[in-house]
Amino acid sequence: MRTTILAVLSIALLAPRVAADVGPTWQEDPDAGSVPSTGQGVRATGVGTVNRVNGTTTTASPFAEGLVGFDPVDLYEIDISSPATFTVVTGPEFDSRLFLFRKEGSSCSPLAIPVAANHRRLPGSNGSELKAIPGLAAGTYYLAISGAPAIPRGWVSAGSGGYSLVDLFAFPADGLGTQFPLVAGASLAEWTTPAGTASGSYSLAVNGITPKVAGICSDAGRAMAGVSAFDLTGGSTSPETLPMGCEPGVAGMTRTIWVRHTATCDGELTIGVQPTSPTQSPLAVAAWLGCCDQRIPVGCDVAPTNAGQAMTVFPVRAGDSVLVAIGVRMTSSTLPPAVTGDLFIECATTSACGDERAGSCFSPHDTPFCNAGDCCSAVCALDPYCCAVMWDDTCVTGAMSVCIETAPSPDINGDGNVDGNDLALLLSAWGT
Ligand SMILES: [Ca+2]
Ligand SMILES: [Ca+2]
Repeated sequence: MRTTILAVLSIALLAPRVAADVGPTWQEDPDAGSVPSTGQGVRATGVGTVNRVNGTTTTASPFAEGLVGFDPVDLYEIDISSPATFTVVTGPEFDSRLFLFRKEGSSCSPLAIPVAANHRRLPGSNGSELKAIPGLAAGTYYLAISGAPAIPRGWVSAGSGGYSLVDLFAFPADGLGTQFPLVAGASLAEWTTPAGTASGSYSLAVNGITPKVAGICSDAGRAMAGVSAFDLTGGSTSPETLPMGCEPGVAGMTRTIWVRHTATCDGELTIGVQPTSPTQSPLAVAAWLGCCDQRIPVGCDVAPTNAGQAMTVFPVRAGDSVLVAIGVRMTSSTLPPAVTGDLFIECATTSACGDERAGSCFSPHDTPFCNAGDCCSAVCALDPYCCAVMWDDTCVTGAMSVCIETAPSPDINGDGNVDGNDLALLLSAWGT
């Protein structure tokens, strides 16, 4: 098993690089959420700068396209390094609004405190900007883009121990000028995005932000599936303790950087690191599920040699938030030099006969297996292709001849209902 995975990683590392994960253009991927806990950190693996952020908001009717088509707000976590030159400018693509919030709170309960907003940079035209914000200090902020007439709302104390939701900003009719929070002490809770809220693709020109090297967990940057370069220069030089049982005798790792990956499949996630050239100390990688203050270790590994890969494989569900620490193993009290290398992440869907997600035995799908275990096994015993490559029309025909005759239940298609669909399958298989 392990040799197979190593081979996969080696092949992946030889393949052409996927698009650079960071800068100078940052591409939204996956969707940036609308509140701090779901926002996207514009910060990756210690490589590159960012001067543009591209993404898309959509406000298609939830009735027409389902809730997945409803994405009216994108919120990014950014590091403002130069408050005096900080600017964000949108193009004319749609009637956008920009919002800036200061990051406060803890890693598991981050808060977005409103700072400034703008609807229009020029009279009567699309496009908005944030610039010359009085009192702005260097630090970590949230930048949100939405469309008119969206407004963020937050909780404020309403006296006698109660709280109420209030609008955090209001805009003048012409939309011009920098707007400041309506109330002090509120933090972002939700957005008002009525039907007809403007949306579209955007390209934000940003100035004065420099993604920091994520040396601590709460600053974890984004890591995408595929291969991306990392640089441990600037990582934390404090020893990072590895989870219990990770590797006997390992005191921990150092030069550590942190990234976060959102799993894209139900299956097994492989996370591997390989140095660009042999290191003084072997690479180490560790992974957890959850947020920094409440994380659960799920895997870790230390490279067997100074030129070798460290790799861990563990089960995930699509949407799991995986924290990853990359560093070099502590082999003595002397701080080893920083290294560069490649990070490899791959999610492999695992499925089997009888898996609910495998699809009906009586309809073709482009993945192997089907959801009725006995039927699936019987078909694959005759036609291994159906469990090795995909469940195509031939497999469906096989299921009709093999499974219907032996089906002990009148619920022939296994969907939990006995109805006309079952009768149709019975009739279609009649005499075959
Ligand atoms: Ca989006
Ligand atoms: Ca979004």
